[in-house]
Amino acid sequence: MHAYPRIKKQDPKIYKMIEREWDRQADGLELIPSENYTSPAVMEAMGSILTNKYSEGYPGRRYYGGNEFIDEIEQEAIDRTKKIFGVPYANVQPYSGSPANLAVYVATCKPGDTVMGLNLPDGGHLTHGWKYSATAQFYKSVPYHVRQDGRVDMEEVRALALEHKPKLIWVGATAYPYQYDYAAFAKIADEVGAFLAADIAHVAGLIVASAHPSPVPHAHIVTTTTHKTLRGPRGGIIMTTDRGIKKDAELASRIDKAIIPGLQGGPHNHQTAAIAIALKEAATPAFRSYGKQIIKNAKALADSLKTNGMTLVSGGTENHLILLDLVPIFGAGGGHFASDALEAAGMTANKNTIPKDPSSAFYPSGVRIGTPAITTRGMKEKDMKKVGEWIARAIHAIQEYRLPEGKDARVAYLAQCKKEIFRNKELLKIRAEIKTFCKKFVLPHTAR
Ligand code: DSN
Repeated sequence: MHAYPRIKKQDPKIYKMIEREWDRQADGLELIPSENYTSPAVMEAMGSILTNKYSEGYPGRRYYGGNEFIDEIEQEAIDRTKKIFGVPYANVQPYSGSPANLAVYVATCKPGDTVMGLNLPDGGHLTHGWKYSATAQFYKSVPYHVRQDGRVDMEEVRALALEHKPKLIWVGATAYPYQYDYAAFAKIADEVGAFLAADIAHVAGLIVASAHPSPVPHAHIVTTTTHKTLRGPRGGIIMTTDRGIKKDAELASRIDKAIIPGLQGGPHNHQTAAIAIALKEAATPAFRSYGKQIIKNAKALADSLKTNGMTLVSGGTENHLILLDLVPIFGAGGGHFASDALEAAGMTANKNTIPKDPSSAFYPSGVRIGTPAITTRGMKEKDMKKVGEWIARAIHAIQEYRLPEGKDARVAYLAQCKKEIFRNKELLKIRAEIKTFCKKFVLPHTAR
């Protein structure tokens, strides 16, 4: 690693840690569907002098002096968001996706009001009303679910909405291999007078690339993170649509107030500039091809996994991610074994519940994998064939493990399995093959 010479000199301990993480990101296959490699220009903005400035308020109305250039930067980020997503209002200050979503609750509900979102073990997000999230402690959460085939049960959504009359309905997920029926959600939200908020964090880059439908014509509010398929810095955006303004003329201004003074203080100006840069990148023809390639790669990876004996939720994918159903291999609760095996073999993924999981969110029966980061590295369909083979080989190499009953027995068994997995000769062999393979694919920050 040749970057960060000042950290190297001033704080060698932290430098070493960054260096090892640098190598980890370079030498393995990054398969977590919510991660990506951002551009060097975005990283330059994140490390810029903009981090030194306080700017509570909004462009043209700040509580601190010295914000004339920050105002220009934030206004540019707002204008680029409006243009690329086709919305009349945008707030680019949320520190990330969870604060963005919390601001939507603050803007649209009073504590105790009823809200609906996809249940977390069914693929939903914590902030869509999961029982351990503040969003279910401050609001009355009525979760909806997916059917056995993994698709959202729209009949249940409508029945629950008619029964509970929510103020706010979320559409969006973190582990959902299908496209969303935004129009059907809008119809239900209108029927009960609810706000419809679309959380597009996972698919924002696909939407910009016209590789996934946009919720903008249907939802009142759209939230996103900026670091997943959109490939920007870590951050969040809240958009108000024309439909949102039609429903409530004050909606955009209530969202602004929910961010500050409601939830946040000074915006992270370095992050705002980096978001603006990422949005400029996302508006290019190259990014459109990238978004489309993410999906082509996900479909090719799904085919390779099936050819190599893996079972997939929904049998495939319509977007950037794939959910492996591991029940046929390990029985219930095998997600830990598979994610450890993949990590030992140089592939990073995360254990995840599957629809109607026979185990629990702590010991889920699936693994979630995605193609945004490996597509950024330039991998194509033919490479997905190999990636699918490696994933299947790694999982088959440890297929004898079974999750025992009882908490203590599980903790001890999993610790023992982990030790064995990280010494497993087949997994170490795959790791070496992947390291050699990865050398062919440069990272944006090492490209010349
Ligand atoms: N952590 C994100 C994900 O992995 O999907 C959601 O916040």
